[in-house]
Amino acid sequence: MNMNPKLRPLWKRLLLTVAASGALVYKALHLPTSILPRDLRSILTNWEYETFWMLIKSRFTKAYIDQPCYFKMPKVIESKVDVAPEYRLSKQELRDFYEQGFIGPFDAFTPAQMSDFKQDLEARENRLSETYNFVTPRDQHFEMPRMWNYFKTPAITERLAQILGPDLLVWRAQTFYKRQGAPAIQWHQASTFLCEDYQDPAIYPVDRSEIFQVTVWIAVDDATPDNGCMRFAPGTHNSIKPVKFGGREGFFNAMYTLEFEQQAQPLIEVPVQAGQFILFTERCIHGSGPNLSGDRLAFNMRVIPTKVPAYPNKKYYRSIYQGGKYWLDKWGVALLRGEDRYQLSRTIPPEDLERSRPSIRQAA
Ligand SMILES: O=C(O)CCC(=O)C(=O)O
Ligand SMILES: [Fe+2]
Repeated sequence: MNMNPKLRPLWKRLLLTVAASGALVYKALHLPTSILPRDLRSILTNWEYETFWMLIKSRFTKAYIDQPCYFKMPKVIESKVDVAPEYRLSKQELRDFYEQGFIGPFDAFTPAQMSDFKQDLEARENRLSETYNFVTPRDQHFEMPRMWNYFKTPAITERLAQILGPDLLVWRAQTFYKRQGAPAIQWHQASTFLCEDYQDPAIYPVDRSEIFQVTVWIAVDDATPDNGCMRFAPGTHNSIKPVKFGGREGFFNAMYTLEFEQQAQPLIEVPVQAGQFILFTERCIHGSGPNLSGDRLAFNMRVIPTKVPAYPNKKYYRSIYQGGKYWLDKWGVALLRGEDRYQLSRTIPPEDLERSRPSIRQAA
């Protein structure tokens, strides 16, 4: 089932509602899925009852933005590793992360380093990705040793480790070439990144009530309220919300409105200076305003503990909201910190990233 996130004509929505009801009954009866085509098998396996039910009861006008999951606040809020004092998160910072869903900004690089790096990013902006064979701002770290080396900066990795544990993988990176006049990035959130093709998650945490993924967002230019710095709805990482298809604002190609009480939340804008970064769980509702002034370039990486598999048994995925079919044969997770004792995902050896020569080692 192809899930274009736009409002369809009524007759199509009714047909889809009947089809989804049939699929829900099939799932509830635990009928065999091995005989079904892959797309349908994925949907029956990965869509929760709640996912089906939201579509059915709204007659395909609403859907959960991602795989539903509910955050459980840890009983004790404490760092998962001991790190050098200069990188230690204070008790209050840790508490803020778990309560709000984001923290920062923190210092990592100088503005001069970033303005020099900006030239490298701009040189790549319209270049064919060797990983995916089309122009995409995703996963440039496979081809830019400098980006990979920036990711490994202790100011970043040591703070991440206190939240996610000592052994960490990068599974995705993205550059945001947000220029003057660029529209807002619509409010959004993600859990297991089922939102990407609405068939399979990208990552498979054992316990979805934990923090199992953190995004590191690094400013290349100063990000200000004027040029569309990031903004967050604190505390909204507690659950995954539904979207209403259609609307005026877009998240890249997808037009939708995320259903949450915008007025009820104290929304927080986070200005970030070039070379600083923010840490957040993608489950926390976030986005950024339109760019009304100069450039606002930034790049991110998405990080998981080694015990979380990424794209197991997946050959390619499609991105509904960004467009494009991403073949995964040259993609892999890369070890950012510690050791990978689990080996659950296709892996790119870090030496290859340092030298920019990706070679793929299949998970055992
Ligand atoms: O750069 C932005 O404005 C949005 C970034 C974002 O949504 C992300 O890094 O997950
Ligand atoms: Fe995001």
